[in-house]
Amino acid sequence: MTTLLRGGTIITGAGQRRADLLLDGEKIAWVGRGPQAADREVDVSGCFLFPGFIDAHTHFDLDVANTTTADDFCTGSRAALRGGTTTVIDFACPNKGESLHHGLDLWHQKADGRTFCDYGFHMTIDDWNESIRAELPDMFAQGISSFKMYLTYPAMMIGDRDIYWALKELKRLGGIAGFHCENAGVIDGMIAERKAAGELSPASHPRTRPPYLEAEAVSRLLRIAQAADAPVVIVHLTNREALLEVDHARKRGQTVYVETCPQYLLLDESVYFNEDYSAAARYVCAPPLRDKAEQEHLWKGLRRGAIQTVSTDHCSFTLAQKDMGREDFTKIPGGLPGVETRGELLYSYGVAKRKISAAQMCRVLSENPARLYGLYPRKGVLRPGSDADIVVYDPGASHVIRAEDCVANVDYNPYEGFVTAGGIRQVWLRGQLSVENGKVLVEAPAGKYMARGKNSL
Ligand code: DUC
Ligand code: ZN
Ligand code: ZN
Repeated sequence: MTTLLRGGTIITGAGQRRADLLLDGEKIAWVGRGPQAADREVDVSGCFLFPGFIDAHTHFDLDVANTTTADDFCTGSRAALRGGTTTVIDFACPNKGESLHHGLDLWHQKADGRTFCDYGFHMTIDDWNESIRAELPDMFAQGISSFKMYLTYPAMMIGDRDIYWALKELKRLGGIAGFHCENAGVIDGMIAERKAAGELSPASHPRTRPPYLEAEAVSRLLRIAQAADAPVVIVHLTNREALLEVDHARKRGQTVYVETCPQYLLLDESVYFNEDYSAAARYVCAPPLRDKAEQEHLWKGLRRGAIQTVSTDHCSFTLAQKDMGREDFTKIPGGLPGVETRGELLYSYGVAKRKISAAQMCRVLSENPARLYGLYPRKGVLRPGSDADIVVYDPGASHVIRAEDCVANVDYNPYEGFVTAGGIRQVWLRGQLSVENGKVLVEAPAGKYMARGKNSL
């Protein structure tokens, strides 16, 4: 079965051009202009065609703080697909003391046959010893080329020596690691002080995780990476000082990749100071939302190419789950939903407001994550031979974001009331029309596990 998408404008990481796309089965067969025979034609004139978006930072079906995320692979990936994301890379997370293989099996059990978009896994390293080291080559053989380490969270954090050794080994094997950077010890101390003072509301959340303690952890991590002579990814970077540390490391000659998230580009910490507990608690995530002034630094970082990817850190909890911290802000499960809105938000508040170009949006949502995480050119580009993963974006179809219209398994949306500039008309996953005008057309999960290769960014 061949399909011709006729009349659209194709967006690439380098620019845009008027071109038609011929799909043959799951692949793109031809890109160009002029007559082309096809079994069916779809008129996409006036629309922008992006390569399917890749969300390289999701947490589906994850146990956090005595509860489990509201979205599992089924509901989370359905929401992702509705938002134009045709591939997610989720964080497989073995418990401390368990093998990486155990964690990988567990994540396959959670995801296989239940995922609506294509998917891969990063592997969390929360311990370092000879048996974990010995497991690494087989992780690569199983399509895991990227890893994650935490400089905070007692259940997952790993010490400087172990980061150093893990980075050296990953460098030897050709892998890459992403890091959650916040200073654990000082944050613990600040939390203890707030608790002793009886300041237990969500307003204490941003005050105990200030931006400079993120910058400190970024700086320390980058020095460890320097010692190991290894490339690293800083995930969910939120602020100017942290980005300055990255600039310094790059000037020293280090290879550093940076991810930020829509919540840090578009929301700010004032929401935590709302007297209404529920209105504030729903925004609790780590790192926290920052002062509004940080947003412009992040947009600028995207424009100058200092930030390579925008992923969501989708980690959703219902309002009832967020209620767990009424008596103590540290009991609020941390994380925000985001997979369903990322593409439209980045277009509306980035491209339409001229903060970034459509080509830059293509780079940070599709091309760069595909390259960085070993999916390119199968994913991340519209060219012959690539998977026919396509987002058809209609710049005329503006609407208001409302939780009640969304399909994620969560009863609020952090962007409630945001007005979009245009919207997603269609999402194609490997040649199949999967979403149209906000409706998910596929009934059974058809996502495939993507064994990934090495970084080519
Ligand atoms: N931060 C969150 O808010 N949730 C999930 C994990 C993380 O780092
Ligand atoms: Zn994190
Ligand atoms: Zn995360």
